[in-house]
Amino acid sequence: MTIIITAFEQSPDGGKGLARDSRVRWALEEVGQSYEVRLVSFRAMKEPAHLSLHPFGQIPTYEEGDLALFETGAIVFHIADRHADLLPDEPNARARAITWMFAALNTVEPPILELATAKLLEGDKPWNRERLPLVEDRVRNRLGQLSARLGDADWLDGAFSAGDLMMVSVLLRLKSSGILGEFPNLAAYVARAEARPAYKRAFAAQQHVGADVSASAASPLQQGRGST
Ligand code: GTB
Repeated sequence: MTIIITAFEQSPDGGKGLARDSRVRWALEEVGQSYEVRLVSFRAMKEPAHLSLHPFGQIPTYEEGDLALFETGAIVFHIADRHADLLPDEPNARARAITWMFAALNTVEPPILELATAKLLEGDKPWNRERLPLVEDRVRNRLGQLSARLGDADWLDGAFSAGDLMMVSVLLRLKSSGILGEFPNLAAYVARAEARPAYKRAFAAQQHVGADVSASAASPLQQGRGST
């Protein structure tokens, strides 16, 4: 059955792989599942056809026959649940890997998103200079905890899992900030994941789209609308 996902027609990151379709592409590449991509414009995302797939008018979405999903976490979990390789078979190990998926999205990503918002959308506010160090310290605090748990292990809990895929995807958003480099074991963890052939294929596929549009005009996100 053909799997179709949606992605930005013009990604505001110009192909850096930070939009969330990259997480879905990576999961599909890890399990060896082919897929097609439907590119959507910012305007089309808010029109009825796309809203019937995604109630919040965002990307990514996932279609597989009669099944239509939104929310990256749910999509990656679905892919991992239906294929071997991204979640362990042993029930307790599987539950722990799923826990790391939730931890990435619910505990580690929020301060990182706050930082992205502060930088991308609030840079011109008079209070931004004072607030930014506070937001950065919240990220540092969370990364310190994650770094302590990872220690010198390759992955968060045994073999690479959907938990690592999600955690690395979240940490990748910090690459340009310099904060990740303050935690050498986390920087090495991200680099290990980026070296995976599946990640490279997913990155190249989204970059191909980004390359065509990186010189385009400011997107609604860059103008302060929509979600980062
Ligand atoms: N909780 C949802 C999920 O995880 O699927 C959030 C989905 C989401 O935020 N989608 C964003 C979107 O569609 C794109 S990925 N935004 C348009 C809108 O809300 O109108 C977020 C994103 C956007 C841009 C960058 N970037 O430029 O670096 C990175 C990530």
